[in-house]
Amino acid sequence: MATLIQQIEAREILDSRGNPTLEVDVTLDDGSRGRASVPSGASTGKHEAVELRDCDPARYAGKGVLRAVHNVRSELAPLLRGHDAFDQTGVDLAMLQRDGTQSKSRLGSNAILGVSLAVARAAANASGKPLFRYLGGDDARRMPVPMFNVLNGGIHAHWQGTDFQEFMIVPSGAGSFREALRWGAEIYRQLRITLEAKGFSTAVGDEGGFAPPLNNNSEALDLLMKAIEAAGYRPGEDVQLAIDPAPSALYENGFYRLHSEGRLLDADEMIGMYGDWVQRYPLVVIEDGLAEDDWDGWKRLTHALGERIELVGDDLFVTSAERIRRGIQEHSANAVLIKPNQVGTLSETHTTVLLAHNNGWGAMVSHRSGETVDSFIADLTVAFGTGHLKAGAPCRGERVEKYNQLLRIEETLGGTAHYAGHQAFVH
Ligand code: 2PG
Ligand code: MG
Repeated sequence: MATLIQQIEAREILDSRGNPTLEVDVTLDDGSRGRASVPSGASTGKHEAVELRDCDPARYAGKGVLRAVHNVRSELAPLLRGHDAFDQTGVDLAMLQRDGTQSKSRLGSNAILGVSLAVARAAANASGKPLFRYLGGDDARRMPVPMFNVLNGGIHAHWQGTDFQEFMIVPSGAGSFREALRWGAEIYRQLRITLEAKGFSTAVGDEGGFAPPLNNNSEALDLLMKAIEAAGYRPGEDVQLAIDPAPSALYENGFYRLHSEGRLLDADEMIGMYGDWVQRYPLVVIEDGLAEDDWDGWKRLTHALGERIELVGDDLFVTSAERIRRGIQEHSANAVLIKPNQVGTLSETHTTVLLAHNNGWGAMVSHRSGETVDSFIADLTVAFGTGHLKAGAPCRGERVEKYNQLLRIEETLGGTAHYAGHQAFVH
């Protein structure tokens, strides 16, 4: 039976950085409602769908989203009124056709994604099912390994910390999501104690991790190893490590500039450094090891390390099926980062996950550095069975809300829940 979209409202709210973003409310003809809000990146890939900003310097330094709000009210609401909310693909397709651009720049990917997610939530409510089950069906029971970004650097720490953007702890040896979350929080606490003892500030970056100004990037990995042990866990068995250097921001004319170390490396030297780290540390994932258009470098990186660890393309693929197809063909990477707002609709996000899985690739779901308390990606991770997600440190409301929602999902699943554990990663 169809349940029709009756009303769509949008408003400008604030994200975790204090920047405006979009919130959308959808009401169906049976009275069901759905609300969703849209995150925003700082280290954005240049091939991402276009987030529409007002560029009016008189408001929020040009970052207002009133044009996107207007587009929802004046174009998307009348377009979708009367459309079946259970037909997510049809809803998304109608919006893409109305937008008419490849990059979603006319109506804005933020306007389109807000509607896409809010329609799904309203439909889930109408169906009487939790969101993860509405999206993933009765087989959706794979709980993800949380990848906690506990040391923030790069642009997320306003270049006051390490050059590399993210250093993550990965409790894949836990027996359940709940246990993994506890391990993560305990290690995070030990890390704070270690940093305090060294005289560093324990103020946090955009994703809730600490942001000490270390002398070099591998020192961050040493600190994580110490914190894991201090918390009573075994690095490499209980808890692994992952990094996202986000090196597009360090890339200058074919070279990567490591400011803190005063070094300029080419792609092969970066690959050599990662190879050395894989020997010395229990690294299971390197996300964005190289820059977003360094396709040749990515091929060599995958050749060198693709059999041993998961190599995730974020800025390289921007959740776009087209770019992943090229990656699969050229053996660049072996996994894709999944950020719904890079591509702009729920249906396209799903297509990208399926494409990855059908080719034996990993799919790792991700928050953005600018977030709201919306926990949609927690449900999405379980629905699509991706086995791992990163949503920042176990700190800051907009980060922990994703993890807390996963606790609720695991509780709902009860004995049928299956923690992905060490199986989460492809290589
Ligand atoms: C990344 C993300 C999220 P941003 O690079 O993976 O951690 O950062 O949202 O700033 O693009
Ligand atoms: Mg990234």
